[in-house]
Amino acid sequence: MTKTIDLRSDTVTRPTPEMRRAMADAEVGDDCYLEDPTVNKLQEVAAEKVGMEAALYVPTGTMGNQIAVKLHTQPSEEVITEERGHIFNFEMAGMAALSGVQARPLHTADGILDVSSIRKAVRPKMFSRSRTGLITLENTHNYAGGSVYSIARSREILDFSCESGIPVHMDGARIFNAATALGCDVKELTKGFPSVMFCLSKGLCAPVGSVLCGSGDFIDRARSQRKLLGGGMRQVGILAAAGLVALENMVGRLGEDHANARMIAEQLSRIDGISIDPTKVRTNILFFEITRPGLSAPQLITSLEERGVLAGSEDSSRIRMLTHHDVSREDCQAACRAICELMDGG
Ligand code: TLP
Repeated sequence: MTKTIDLRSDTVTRPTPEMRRAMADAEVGDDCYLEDPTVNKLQEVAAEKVGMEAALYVPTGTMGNQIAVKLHTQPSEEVITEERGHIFNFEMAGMAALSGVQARPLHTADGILDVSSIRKAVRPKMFSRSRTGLITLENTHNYAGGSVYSIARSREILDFSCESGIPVHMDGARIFNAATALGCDVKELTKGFPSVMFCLSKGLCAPVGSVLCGSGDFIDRARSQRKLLGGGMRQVGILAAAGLVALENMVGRLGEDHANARMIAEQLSRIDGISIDPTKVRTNILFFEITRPGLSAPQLITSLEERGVLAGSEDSSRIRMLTHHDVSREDCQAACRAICELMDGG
């Protein structure tokens, strides 16, 4: 049987052998008594890595984001967010359901918000208007093709946050990819944000888990919200152990995923009937457009699946692929060959 090359997401990565060993050997305790030494260690290391006071291990990125929205806002407020953002599109309208707030989605070309459009979207202070309670940004931006906030752009948004008093939460699910793309320490990207969520379970290969980071007081309040959502876990050091390996040993290799994504994009850009700008592929996410009349993205995906290559489609013409630890350069080349053959034969 030929190997399946799964490019649907970096969430499909499996724990590495080193993670499995760390999980088997993990010292554990009841985390609801704050007595799981491995969870405590993970939270300390995570906070240190992003340069923040404290951190909370949460089961999912979604829970981390939703706790942040809840803590930063009051019911009936608005949350400024980018229109393709995860918080707005993939979290079950959680901000409305759980926090009673409404999204104010802004259009951007590349997923990266700017101060002038944020400024225009802030509601005037009038009794009859909803208050703008929060700004969220996504770095890297998943559905804008893994785009990255420059340090300068983040700083401008943070300066506006200080001036306006509106806090900014960062959905940094793939913040280590952003730091890799910019060649900087992740702290430079997280500095000044009152809250940042990042995922251990995507390109970093841990089987489960994300981390919400912020001030000590914010994280104390976040722990209660996690409990409210049913996310108070017990001997969860067995999972946190994999998260520690993720943070210590898996960040340094993310550049390989970025190089593979760029290579795929370059190859695809040469195929007639496919449109993609490889220079826009800066991290491990790429989207391409099927421009051949009579061929849809779901059709190509089905044909690829028959050849053992998995990808995702959002609509009739766009296909999403993510590179990660569990697909090698050869796998990526094989995926390109399969696409090329199908397009040639089509
Ligand atoms: N992203 C998943 C899907 O939910 C779309 C994926 O395959 O890319 N923020 C961002 C930017 C994300 O991409 C994701 C997951 C999350 C938050 C949520 O993380 P989980 O899945 O742990 O709740």
